[in-house]
Amino acid sequence: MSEKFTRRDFFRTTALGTAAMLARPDWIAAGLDPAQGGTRQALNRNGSGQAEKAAAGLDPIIVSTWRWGKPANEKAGEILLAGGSMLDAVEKGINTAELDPDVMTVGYGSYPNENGEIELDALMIDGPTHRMGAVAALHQVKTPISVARRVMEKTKHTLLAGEGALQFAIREGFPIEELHTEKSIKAYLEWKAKPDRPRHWRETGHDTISLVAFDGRGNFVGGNSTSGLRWKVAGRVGDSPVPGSGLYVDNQVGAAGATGDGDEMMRFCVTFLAVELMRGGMHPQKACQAVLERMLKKNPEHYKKVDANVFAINRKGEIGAMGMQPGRFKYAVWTKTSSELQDAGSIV
Ligand code: SD4
Repeated sequence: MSEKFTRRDFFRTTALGTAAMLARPDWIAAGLDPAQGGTRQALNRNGSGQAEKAAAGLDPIIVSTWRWGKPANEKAGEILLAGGSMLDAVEKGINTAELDPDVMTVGYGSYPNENGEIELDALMIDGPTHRMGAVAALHQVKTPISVARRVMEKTKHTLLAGEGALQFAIREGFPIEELHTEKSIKAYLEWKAKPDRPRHWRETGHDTISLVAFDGRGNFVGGNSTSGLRWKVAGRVGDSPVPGSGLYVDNQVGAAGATGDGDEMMRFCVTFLAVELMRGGMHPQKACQAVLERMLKKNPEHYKKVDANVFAINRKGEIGAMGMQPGRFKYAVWTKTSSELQDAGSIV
């Protein structure tokens, strides 16, 4: 490869490149990468146009949040490539993060609430049918996304919370299990022992998995799973299980997922807003940026310090992602030929 043969040339001239170009946020391909001085003006120039009516013949793409998104995407991708359903792909992909005790903000082994109990939130959205199912403040089940899927498939409800959600899970045959690990108990006891411990979550250590699969033919399925904010007040429910807050899918337009301080983000219905902006023709990258700008506009001094991150994907397979704080938000993108963790640009 000659010195002048850049990564972009490589993508342009290989078969792998065709799929990878689709998967890479195309604002990078278009030279709009904020990390490389990509500009707001450039986004403004490129970000308008009509939302695509139909997506034809693209390869599947899976996008998700944080480093555990990468193995989750890979599991989901494996299921899609084997001919499995999008719902199975999203559920089983997210299960990998839920069942990993080293991921202390999702599922088994998560940080607990201030009483020492692990309370989990999850949401699944099926684009083709626009059905949704969610659980909030669920105890003792390692895989809340699987329970959320059952809510969606077996009931007329959208969201079950607390004791009722647990009873539903038991009736559906989910095993009731201890969610604490030695590590999560140790973290809790250390926090509890600090006389000046932060209350109601005022430190980092909260990160949801939000995962969206796109089949390349216009169908999206999304899922979220999280333990919310560590040391939260018992019963606190964040944005993640709330449709339009932590996740939104509209098959006619695309999908968006969010992660960060849900108490703040849910006041703006950020993923619904991102999807609606895309419906108006906005590029996913510009939509993510506009959502964060909306928060900043309300109260710049306050919101510039808030942890808020959003990703979006449209029916053309174009992807956008942006965080409020510099150097924080990472998201994973999978295609048939690539699986990468990428740094999102930031607005502040
Ligand atoms: C919540 N949004 O419960 C979740 C936590 C999270 O990155 O995503 N943190 O507020």
